[in-house]
Order: sequence, then structure tokens, then C-alpha cells
Amino acid sequence: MDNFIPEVLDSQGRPFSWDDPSLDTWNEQRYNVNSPRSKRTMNRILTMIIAMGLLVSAAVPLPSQTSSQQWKLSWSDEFNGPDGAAPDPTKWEIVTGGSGYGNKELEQYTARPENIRQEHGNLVITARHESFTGADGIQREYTSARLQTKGKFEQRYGRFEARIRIPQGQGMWPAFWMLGSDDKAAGWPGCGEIDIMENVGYEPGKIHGSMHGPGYSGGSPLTGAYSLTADSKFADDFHVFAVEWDASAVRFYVDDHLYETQTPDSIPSSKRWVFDHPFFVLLNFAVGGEWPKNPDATTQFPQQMLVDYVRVYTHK
Ligand SMILES: [Ca+2]
Repeated sequence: MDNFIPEVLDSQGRPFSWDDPSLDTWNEQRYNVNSPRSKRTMNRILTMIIAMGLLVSAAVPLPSQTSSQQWKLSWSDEFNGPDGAAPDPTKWEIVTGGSGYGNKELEQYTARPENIRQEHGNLVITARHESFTGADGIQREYTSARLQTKGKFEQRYGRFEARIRIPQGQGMWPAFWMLGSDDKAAGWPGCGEIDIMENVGYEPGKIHGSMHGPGYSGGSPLTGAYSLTADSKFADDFHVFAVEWDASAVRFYVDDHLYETQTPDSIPSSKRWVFDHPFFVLLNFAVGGEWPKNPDATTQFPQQMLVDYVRVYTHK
């Protein structure tokens, strides 16, 4: 969280400018200052003091949205099982197969410990460059893993968070996300999809948070992004990725920095807000595909996605 450079926005959400003439009006309205021209200099000094205060307060961690006063843990996996153990089968289904998952992904997902296991208190998903033919008969040149709580845990609304150290390199595509549990009946994107964290390897310092629904899916979801400073990579350390979801909004966080808010007003009134029913949780580490493009000679294998925990809360 030390890598975050705050951008100061004005009350309209526009980037702050020292020279914006509307500042005088803004101060007059906000502080009831009757401002003849002679007072404008004083107003600018006041504005600078306020803006500097904003910068200082943004440079230290904001008060956590996860305070125990607000949230009650409803489900979690700390991945603290024995080294080498599979993830808890009462909590997770491991998804296998090499279909490409609608994205032209290149991996075969397996349930082998070489691709998915617990180790040192983390879930370890390992992507390998190896020829492998799955039970579906599809041969791929990469293996990795994908797991979901479908049929085992689902929840409407709350805070969903995971502490993850993502992999790195061209063609990597790790994700922590959710799908509507009516996916079979409603289909996709009618069931809704909330991508709490996605990274594509060619953007090592950036993660994306997105929502897909009918009429706003695929290449045109509701979406936002959060970036570290230019020379920092998400793969360098663990970060906490979260959404806080209720009937009125879905808020996206990295390390408690709120960077994106979507509401039913984010979509045209002709479209349907489908984030009003239970969703289940997924973690996966895709290799290649239409968005990240494929690994190249610079990509180093194996790569690991480490998940310290997934925790889900309800409002108290
Ligand atoms: Ca852990």
C-alpha cells in the first residue's frame, strides 16, 4: 500500500488543479466565504492547505473498511492444511479440463499437487510448461489449476476478500472472481460475474476489477483498474483484493484503497442489474488467451499464484 500515489479529485470527481478558477466558488460555497476579489488570495491559500491535508491523509492507510464492528465472518479458507494437501474438498471443487474456457486459454487445468496444493499456509497454484492430455482428451502445452465454491458456498452481499501474491510474465492471467449461482439456469452473462481481481502479465503493476451482465459483458464490462507506481509489480508481494457488495453498490478495494464503485445507475436503465442473488467464489490461474495473449520466450515457468486466505463476511 506504500506504492499508491493518490490522485486528488475535486468534488466533481475531476483531477484537482491549483489554477482552477472554480476553486474560489467552491470555497465560497463550502465555507460560506463572501469573497470579494481581494479575498481570492486568501481563498487560494485555504484551498492549498485543504489539498495538502488531503494528500497527507491519502498517504497513510485509510481506516479499514473491514472493522470488526461492521463485518461478521461467514466463510473462509485460511489454506493452513498440511504441506502438499489438496484444498479442502468440503469447501472447494477443483475444475479440470483444457477447453480454453471461451477465452482461447492454453492450459489444461488439473487436480494434481504439481498444479494445486497447500504449502506453508498458502494455496499454491502452479502453472507449468509441459505437454499434458486431460481426461477430456485435449492436449495442452501448459498446466495450471482452477477451483470454485460452486454447490458448497454461495452468498448474496457482503465483503469478499483474498490475500494473494500473483505470478508474473507475459501470458499470465490470475483471477479471483465470482459467478452467479444461477449460472446453469440463467446462462452467462445473465447470471452475472464479478471479477474482484484480474491481472494480465503485460501489466505487472496493474489489476482490474470488473462486472459482467446482460448487455455489458465480454469486451464491454463495468470496469476499473488500480495501478502501483511504475517500477512496482503486484507479483513482488501479497496484496488484499476485495469487494464490498450490497443492494446499492459494489465497491472494489486493493489493500483497503477504494478504487472503483459500480451501482445500478452504472448501466443504462434498459439493462438489467443482475447482482441481487447469491454468487460463488472462483480462483484460477490461466495461461494465455485473448486478453493476456500467449506466453513468449521471456516468460519463465513454473509460475506460482499464492493465496494466503479467502474470507467472506456479512454485514452485522
Ligand atoms: Ca493462510
